Amino acid sequence: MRKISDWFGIFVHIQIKITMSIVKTLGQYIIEKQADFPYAKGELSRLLRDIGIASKIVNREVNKAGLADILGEAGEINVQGESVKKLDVFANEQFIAALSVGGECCAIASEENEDIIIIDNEVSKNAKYVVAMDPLDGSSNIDVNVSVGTIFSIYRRTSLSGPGTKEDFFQRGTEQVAAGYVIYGSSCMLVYTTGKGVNGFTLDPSIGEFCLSHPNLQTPKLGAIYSVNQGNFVHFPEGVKQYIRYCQEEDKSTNRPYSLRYIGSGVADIHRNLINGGIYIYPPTLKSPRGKLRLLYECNPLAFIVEQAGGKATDGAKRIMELDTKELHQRTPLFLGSSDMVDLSGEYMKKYSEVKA
Ligand code: FDP
Repeated sequence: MRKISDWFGIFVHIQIKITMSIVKTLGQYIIEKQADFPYAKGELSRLLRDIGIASKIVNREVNKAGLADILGEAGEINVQGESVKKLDVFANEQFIAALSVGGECCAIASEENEDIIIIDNEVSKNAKYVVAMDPLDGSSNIDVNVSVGTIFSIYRRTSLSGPGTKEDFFQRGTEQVAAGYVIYGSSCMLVYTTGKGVNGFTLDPSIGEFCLSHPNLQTPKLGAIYSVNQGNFVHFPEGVKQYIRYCQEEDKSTNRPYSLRYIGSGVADIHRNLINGGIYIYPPTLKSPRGKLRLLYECNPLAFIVEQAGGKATDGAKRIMELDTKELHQRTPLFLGSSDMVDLSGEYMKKYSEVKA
């Protein structure tokens, strides 16, 4: 007859086996996928791992954002005697620190910094990758407890050696080696692509690991959501106005009227539409003829992900990833999401291109 301790041992053994067979961590997945790149030496894998680590730290701080009153407002000294930083500044510092010690990245372009950050230490100065990032996208939403995100884009440098240069970033989106975003939402999720499909990992706080939760993400060809800041309607080009009217019309065969969903936090809006299907539009306006969003570290990485999931991304006419990058903080209009919806919005833009807003 078995003793209780024996049964307990068997139970634990089964539990471990079940856990091991179900959970695949980001680290395990990256190592497994390294074999897809025959000449890779593991640098890209380490870079993605470093981004994963920084995002866990940022997630921890985002979760404490509502405690600002207790811990201190940005710019003040908190009860522990530390100076309190704004979360976007904090996120920027965390990602720069993680990418600087890893030795895989020679330069960073960040939404938070006017110029590039050259990583000139011994381990990094000849590294072969550069990283463009928006460390905390949607940051105007932090104080009201709405999901925010980090967006990143990885390129192979074009300069041959030595410190990274600004020109290393002036590549088309089609040259991206990898791109992804982290959403700090009801759970924290990291979604990335290396050009072989899109995979999503959800942070399991009990083990502190991102676990594969959304393998091979595919976005529907047609959704029933449109996302745009409709408050700016009067400033939109006629093509966008007409497309919005189309979205609002009644037609059972195409499931219209569509629902308007606009959080105003880009990663959150785009993540929802990626999963459920839909279109996200940040159009040119009278005030900002080039739109608001940035090509290098917002539109290109999001376009890469959405295309890899079967969707599309344009500036209303041209494919986002084929636009020339001439400035670090260059802006572009963005029409991104389910392929049928992006195609149709492009047709409206073309049809009404002559009409003055
Ligand atoms: P934010 O300014 O809060 O950082 O890229 C910036 C961004 O947010 C996107 O995340 C968001 O989709 C968009 O701007 C919202 O802009 P509007 O407030 O003009 O709609």
